[in-house]
Amino acid sequence: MPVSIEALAQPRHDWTRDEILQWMDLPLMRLVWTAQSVHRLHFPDDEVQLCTLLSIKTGGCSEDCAYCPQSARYDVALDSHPLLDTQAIVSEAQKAKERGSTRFCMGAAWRSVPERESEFERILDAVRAVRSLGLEVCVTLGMLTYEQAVRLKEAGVHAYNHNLDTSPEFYPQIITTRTYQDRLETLQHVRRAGMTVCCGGIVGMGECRDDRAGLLEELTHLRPHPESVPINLLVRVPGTPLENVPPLDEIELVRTIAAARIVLPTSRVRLSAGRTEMSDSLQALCFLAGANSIFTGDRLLTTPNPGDDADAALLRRLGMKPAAADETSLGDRSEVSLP
Ligand code: SAM
Ligand code: DTB
Ligand code: SF4
Repeated sequence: MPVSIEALAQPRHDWTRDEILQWMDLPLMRLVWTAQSVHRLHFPDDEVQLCTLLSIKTGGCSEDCAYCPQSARYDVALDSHPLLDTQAIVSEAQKAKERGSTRFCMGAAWRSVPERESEFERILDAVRAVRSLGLEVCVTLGMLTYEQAVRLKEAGVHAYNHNLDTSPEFYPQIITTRTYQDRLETLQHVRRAGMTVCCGGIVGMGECRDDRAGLLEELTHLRPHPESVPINLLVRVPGTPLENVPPLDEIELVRTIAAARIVLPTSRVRLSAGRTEMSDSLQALCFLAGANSIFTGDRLLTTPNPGDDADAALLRRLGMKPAAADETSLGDRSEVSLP
């Protein structure tokens, strides 16, 4: 596929799965070199966005997502709790800010945003309070209507996370209680309401490379591309149906991130769940392949994350630094400045 790096700078919405597979099938060095070259057209090569997650409502979810410890259908050891009050949320957000996070993402184990006005108002309150700390607010609350999206936007939500998770073909093996189309509709409401879109998926669920390419293909068809693309490595939680899925070859994770960087050139690609299983070297390879965002702190929603000390040491080791808030296109980064 002889193509110039400059030709890859502009987001395209007509990528085919075969084209994406051709990238993923390349010799690894050529794939990663291309991804890093595209990365530098839009982002600095030494910055990582730091985001913090908080589960504001944990467990007891009606859905059957096979990967998820929070589904009420599986027997998972979990500290479930109802919606936290605003003060508890703000106190966690404040700590996240002090630790250098610029983005605070609140997640709730719901099929969809609550219809009950009193509960929805409590969420809007929490959003306003976190926003007033000067943090970028992201929420992930399940499916929503256009009207709910507008109210979240007005309260100060910057990004709404709602993942496609995998390819349309593999999806029914993972979730049966909502459709791929339901997810696309939620994403449309988010976009129409003026929030930015955070949408990605999970690798390592037993899918094949074709499915990973299929997920990326679907993401490229979103107009505009999602501003953030979380790539989660499955956390195999005991008690979930996927607890015994064989681990994904780690080079496959790198290939997926590199292909994501190439076909979603202006999106932040977030190396999301699963980092406790990754060596520093693997994470470095993922950054080289174009990942430029991570979740910090010692917990994701319900599962462990490396923690601030480990991440500070990782960034120091790699000579990387936290990105400032709300960066988007940063112009041409094709020149390397040497000390
Ligand atoms: N309930 C809402 C929903 O599903 O849209 C929001 C929270 S849900 C936990 C957010 C995302 O976390 C899921 O879409 C999935 O991609 C990711 N996730 C959940 N469990 C995971 C696991 N065990 N490993 C990796 N990613 C996971
Ligand atoms: C996303 O794609 N990954 C984050 C965030 N969006 C909400 C969640 C990861 C959850 C991992 C399993 C857990 O901790 O419960
Ligand atoms: Fe519920 Fe979200 Fe978990 Fe699915 S991923 S079971 S919708 S919390």
